[in-house]
Amino acid sequence: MVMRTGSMHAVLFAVAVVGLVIVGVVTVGDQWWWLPPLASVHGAHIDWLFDITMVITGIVFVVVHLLLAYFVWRYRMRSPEQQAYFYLENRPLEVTYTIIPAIVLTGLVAEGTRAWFQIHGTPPENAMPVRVIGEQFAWRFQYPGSDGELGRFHPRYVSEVNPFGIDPGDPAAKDDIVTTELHVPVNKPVVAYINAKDVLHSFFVPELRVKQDAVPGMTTRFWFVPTRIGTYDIPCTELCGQGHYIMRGQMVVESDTVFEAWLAEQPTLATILGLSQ
Ligand SMILES: [Cu+2]
Repeated sequence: MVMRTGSMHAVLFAVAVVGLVIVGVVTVGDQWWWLPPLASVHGAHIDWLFDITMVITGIVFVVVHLLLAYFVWRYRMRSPEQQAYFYLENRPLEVTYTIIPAIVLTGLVAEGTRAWFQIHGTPPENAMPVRVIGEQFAWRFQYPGSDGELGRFHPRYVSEVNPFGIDPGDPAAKDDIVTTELHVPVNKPVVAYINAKDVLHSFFVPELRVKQDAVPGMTTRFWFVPTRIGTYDIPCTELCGQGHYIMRGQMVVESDTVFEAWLAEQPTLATILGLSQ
């Protein structure tokens, strides 16, 4: 078989592009590609879903493009009189390429739903509650204090002295601890109740593999178990106004004793508002 110079060039070009992509991914890819190191128990399931989706779609991508290239080459026009073969439908082929993706996608969606329910389902009994309040343009946090109960939150209670919007009339609120940094003990379950004071925000800690909208007027919830001591950013991932780009909190995962010592130093709502304890 004799290849014309033009198609030879095209083949060489295709090989060069594929080669460059492979070399690029292998040499520099792992420096910036993919997710930051995992720091939660549930996150492993999410990562597995990412990986399996990547493998399945990657195989399909390569196979489809190889087939496409083969067909373009195999059935190329060889003479001006050549006519393309045309047919309207091919039942077995259409059934096959509908059913196989349907089964694979159903499996992926089922696994994704299972992961979703693990994160958003009922938290364990001993989970530490913490309220996360999003506002333009910061995160605030509320811990339940010694009674283990979070005081009510509503934007109507927001004032200069009570920027947290916690109901001072609620007996459960007095001992509540309010902070501007989220601290959590390592390897302990935490259940986060997410609220918003003004507009939509979104709580995101990439290392936890969790992203949850903060919606005005409703409470959203998820729970997690942090597995790695360290400090993590909490960027807001919902465009929430002019200062959206600077809306970034911090989550500190620390040992039990360090956490307890930190919590003991934080002011209670009663102290801040000058209420009698
Ligand atoms: Cu925001």
